Amino acid sequence: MSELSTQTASPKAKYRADYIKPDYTITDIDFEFDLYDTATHIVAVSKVVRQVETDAALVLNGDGLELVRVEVNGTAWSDYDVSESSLTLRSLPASFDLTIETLVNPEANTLLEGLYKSGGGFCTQCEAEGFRRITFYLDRPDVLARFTTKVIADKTSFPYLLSNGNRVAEGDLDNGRHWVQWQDPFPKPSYLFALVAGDFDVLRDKFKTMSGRDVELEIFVDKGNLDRADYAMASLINSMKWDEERFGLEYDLDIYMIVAVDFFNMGAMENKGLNVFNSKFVLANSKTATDTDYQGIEAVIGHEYFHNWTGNRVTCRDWFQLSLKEGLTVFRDQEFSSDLGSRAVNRIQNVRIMRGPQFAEDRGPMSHPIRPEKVIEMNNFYTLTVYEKGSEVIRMMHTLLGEEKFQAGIKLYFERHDGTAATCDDFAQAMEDASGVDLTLFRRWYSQAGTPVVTVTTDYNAEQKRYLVTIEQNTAPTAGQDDKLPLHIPMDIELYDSVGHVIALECNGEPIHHVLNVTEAKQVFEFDNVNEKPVISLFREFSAPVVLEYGYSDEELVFLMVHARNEFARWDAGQMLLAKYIRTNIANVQQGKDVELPESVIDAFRGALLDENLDPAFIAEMLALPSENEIAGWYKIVDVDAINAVAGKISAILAYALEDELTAIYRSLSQGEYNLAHEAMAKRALRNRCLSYLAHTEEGNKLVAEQYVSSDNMTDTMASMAAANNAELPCRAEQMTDFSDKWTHDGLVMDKWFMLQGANPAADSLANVRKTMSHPAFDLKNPNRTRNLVASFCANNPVRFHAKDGSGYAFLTEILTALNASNPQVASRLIEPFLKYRVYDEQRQALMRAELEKLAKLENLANDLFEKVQKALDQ
Ligand code: B3K
Ligand code: ZN
Repeated sequence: MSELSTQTASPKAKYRADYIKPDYTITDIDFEFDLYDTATHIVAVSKVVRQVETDAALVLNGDGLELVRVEVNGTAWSDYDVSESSLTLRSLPASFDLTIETLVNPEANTLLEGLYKSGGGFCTQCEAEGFRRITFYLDRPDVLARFTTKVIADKTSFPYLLSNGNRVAEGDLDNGRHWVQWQDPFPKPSYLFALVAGDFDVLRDKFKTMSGRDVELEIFVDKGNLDRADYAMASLINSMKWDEERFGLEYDLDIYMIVAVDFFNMGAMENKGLNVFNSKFVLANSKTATDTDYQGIEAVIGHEYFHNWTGNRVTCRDWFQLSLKEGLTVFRDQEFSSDLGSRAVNRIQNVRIMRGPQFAEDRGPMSHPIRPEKVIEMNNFYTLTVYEKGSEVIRMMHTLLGEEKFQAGIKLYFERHDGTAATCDDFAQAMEDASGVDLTLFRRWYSQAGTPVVTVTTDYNAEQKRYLVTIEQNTAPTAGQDDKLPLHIPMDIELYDSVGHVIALECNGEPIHHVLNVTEAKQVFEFDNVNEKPVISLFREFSAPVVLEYGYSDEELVFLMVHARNEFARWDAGQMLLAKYIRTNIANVQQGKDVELPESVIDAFRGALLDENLDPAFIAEMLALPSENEIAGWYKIVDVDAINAVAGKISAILAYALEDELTAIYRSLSQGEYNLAHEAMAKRALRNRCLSYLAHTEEGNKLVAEQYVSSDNMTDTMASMAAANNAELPCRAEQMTDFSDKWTHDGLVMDKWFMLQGANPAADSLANVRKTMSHPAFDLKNPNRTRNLVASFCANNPVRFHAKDGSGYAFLTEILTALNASNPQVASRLIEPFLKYRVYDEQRQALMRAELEKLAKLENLANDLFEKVQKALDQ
């Protein structure tokens, strides 16, 4: 049995256009797992039904499995072929019971797909194609079966035996082992199967659904972690309530279980009734988790819960439709967080992800539409495009339809597709049919990749009191998709007069809705009765995932920072103002000049800082500069050193100019007892933003050091450490030692420390990162540890990663080579910085290309890396 599917020929791509229904389906599966660390026997008895007239071979997927026996209707079957990736059975009746016994080695499973060991327990991860590492099966989402699962294991080591659905029977065996049988009444695709066995502490609660049914809620955590599960439970209850109130959707089983595990490739998994979570998104208390961690827990608990309807009850016909469940579920979790917390702050944070990493994905060699056309390794398509841009596409539908019609569309979607596997087109059709809004053109968002650039020009005619807004849209060619068409872009605008009053939109006496339907390559909108030259607010709420080009003056941006009616637009104006001066200063630095900010710009940010009517969390966002990666995205050729210098100096200029105000606010926001109310989190956010600026001033080291010593919660501790790290303060060394002494035993907390080591701007940072890899809490096999140290260095420390001597690149290749063998899914995330090599200077391009060529030659290069390396080299 080999651990990795060995690569003999180049892996074959699959195309969306090639979808065909399966010849057979499976209606029921009866599973038995006899769990042992290195040799687990799995017996699957499936009811198989042929769906085509003629006799056809049944081709089941498999991966890394040892086949023990095959029976058809209880009799040994010999008419089959087995290969590394399939089991093909022939001469079959039209319907029959198929028994397959396989043998797997969970302990040797470092891929963390299929059945594996995490810490002391067993767990599974099946999406997208991990089920085939458990048994030979029709491992595709359009085969929906009812599952019964019997789990057998040693009773002392694994007192809890869990699977999907309801617990229907249990018993003890003579040899110290015991068993539990589970039954899931809802037919589901194999990717939603889950099994967990282990010894846990359990946090229990109950939820009464809107129709009055009682649901048992159980959160399983490693022993000793019970005091870190409360927030996850509260978030689960809030999610269940919110989905009933906002979407009218009720939970359907009698029990909902969440298990937190330490070894997990991503955030969490929505398996029916039995979510498996990365412990990062469950475990939190004030001593171990930051406010950002708490927000992440709320969002991910919500996300997985919301999948029960959008993903599980209605699933995807094929994996090309992934955005059907992911885009929609991200939209739902964003709305959940916005309804419970600050809508503006949530929107800003989501837009930052779009403008930074998602736009970058659109520009790179892996660029794809939210519904991809061609896939080699499905795990490579759990992307920001499918998830975040997918959610923006749903949000645009929401903007075009309004909440009421959108909800009517959702209702119709469930009426039509509940219990089935559907497509993105099915969703758009339900939205269209329920609302009467024509989405014909809008559907292009599903098939066209890339970020549209929308160029706006305006013209005011004082005599005619007429204001003309001319809009041109253009999407540049992307990898493998040269020809682009105009998209249906909802453009939300507002016009203001000189004192900040909203000007009603009208033309020829008819009112015009504030969301303009931009559908052509070039379009002119006319507004009458405009008594003075207005200031226009464009793409309010980021109403479409586009790049806006409009020649705002500084005065207009400062005006919008103060007068725009919605907070997002005010923030956006501030970002545009900063962007102007970041660009100018980068050009200046490249010519050997100093970094400067005009007094008027500083004053605009002073105004925001001192505005007592604003939510402190929002002010903290107003004062945040775009990330160096986002800035890099504005350039065809990226100058990492100039970007870093300008970002650092602008922070320092603002810090010195606003030092008195920042200090006063920092002091005034000191808090009493720590709590998680929005107001308290908001104050911490602003206070810590002030500290990050003050770190650049004379007093910086003293303030930062004091905060570390006096802090009684992880939010303030981390803020102090991050400030010390970024500003390279003398107190950093002592803090880092103290923190590591205190937390070495706790990998999850140490991840914060690893992240800081990776992001350390010091000149010797790579040497430090290498040294850190031998820290007792580090483990390259644990995806959380690896991501925090390695991705933080390679993706978020551009100056050090892109060191001219290529040392950063060589380091990444070493890591990727090791992970290609043990966990290619994690490797495939880490390789991202190499894919963008085209936007660096020639010397760096050549160095990165050489690393990619080395990787291409690796023996047994996994599909995950093969697909990306190939595309990167082809660009
Ligand atoms: N559906 C899972 C992601 C599975 C990723 C597989 N590589 C979690 C989520 O999106 O909710
Ligand atoms: Zn999801």
